[in-house]
Amino acid sequence: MSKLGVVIVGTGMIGAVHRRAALLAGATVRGVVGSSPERAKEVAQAWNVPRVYRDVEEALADPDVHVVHVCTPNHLHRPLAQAALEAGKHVVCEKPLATTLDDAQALAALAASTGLIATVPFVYRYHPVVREARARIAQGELGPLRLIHGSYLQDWLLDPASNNWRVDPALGGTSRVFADIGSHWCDLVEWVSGERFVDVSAAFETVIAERAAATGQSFATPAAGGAMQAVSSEDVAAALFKTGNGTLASLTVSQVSAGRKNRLWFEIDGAHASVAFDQEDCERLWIGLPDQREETFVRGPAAGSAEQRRLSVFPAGHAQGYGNCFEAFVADTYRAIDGEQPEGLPTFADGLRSAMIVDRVITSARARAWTAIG
Ligand code: 4PW
Repeated sequence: MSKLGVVIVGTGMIGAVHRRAALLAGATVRGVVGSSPERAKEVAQAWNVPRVYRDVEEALADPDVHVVHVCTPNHLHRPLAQAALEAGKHVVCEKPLATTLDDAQALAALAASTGLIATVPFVYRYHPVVREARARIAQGELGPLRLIHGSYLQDWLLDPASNNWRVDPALGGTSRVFADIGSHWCDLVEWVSGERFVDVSAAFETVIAERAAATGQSFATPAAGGAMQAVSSEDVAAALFKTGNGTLASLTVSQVSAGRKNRLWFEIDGAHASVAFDQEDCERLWIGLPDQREETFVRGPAAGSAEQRRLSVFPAGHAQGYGNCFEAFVADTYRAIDGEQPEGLPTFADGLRSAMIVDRVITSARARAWTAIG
């Protein structure tokens, strides 16, 4: 593969994750674009990146930039990803792909028409044991599915003194917790189970009515005693889905559950066996069997499905986690740019699917009614 040049647009926590993954995948990080030239300069120094672009236009005009990583607040995803594709650049755009279904449709259509590689980091697909679960379900080991259930819980917004751009619908979009993390769970569970959600009944609650005024910085905690602002985006959500096969799926999401840091959990129950996955204990897949039997599949390069083994970069017992998922996702994106077709690479089509589900979840929560998902 010839060396790819990339630009990271966005200087927050996730921009740093993209930069590290890009380097490990063999790309050259040519420069960075920040919310201000000062911020970009500070981060470029910290990341040891040679160039600070004045703005995205300047980065897109650089012929040595082949891939644009969009790591900004959500409301900027549409204009930035569109500009990059129109400039002939491949794109990795953070999720949610866009803050409205219309924008996600436009981006997915544009990406398809250009033939450029355009991906969305639904990175939990890259846990090796998640691939193992998918392979076992695809081989029929679980039998017909009977029930899907799970949750995605965090606590970083439990304190009313905590705020973030995600809380503001103008920057993050109408839905917060569902679009931010419920979207991961839905992508993962549809992909692993091979089933598609066709109907939803959802409910949202804003349990912290006021938060300290945001500073605009990702994961910032404003000083106690400062100004407060009203919150309209949801802190918690519950959704009941029905799949095209008639399987029920239930999901609980929260960013205010004390002690839960990034606890994405699902269980898929079939007629012959069940599987369960916990992102915070991600080296193991629980396999439930009838008659008081159970098994644990442990991640490692020596056993299991081909994809599980491909993604197991360390021997068993040498823990892999979130960072490795991100690295594998970015490496697969670059392989796709090089003409390969990596299994399970989440593209703008998957970003659009997610935007469709989020849109219908919002509609259902507002109408307090079952809503069809297209
Ligand atoms: O995409 C998600 C983020 O928006 C992540 O996977 C975890 O939750 C980390 O930050 C948020």
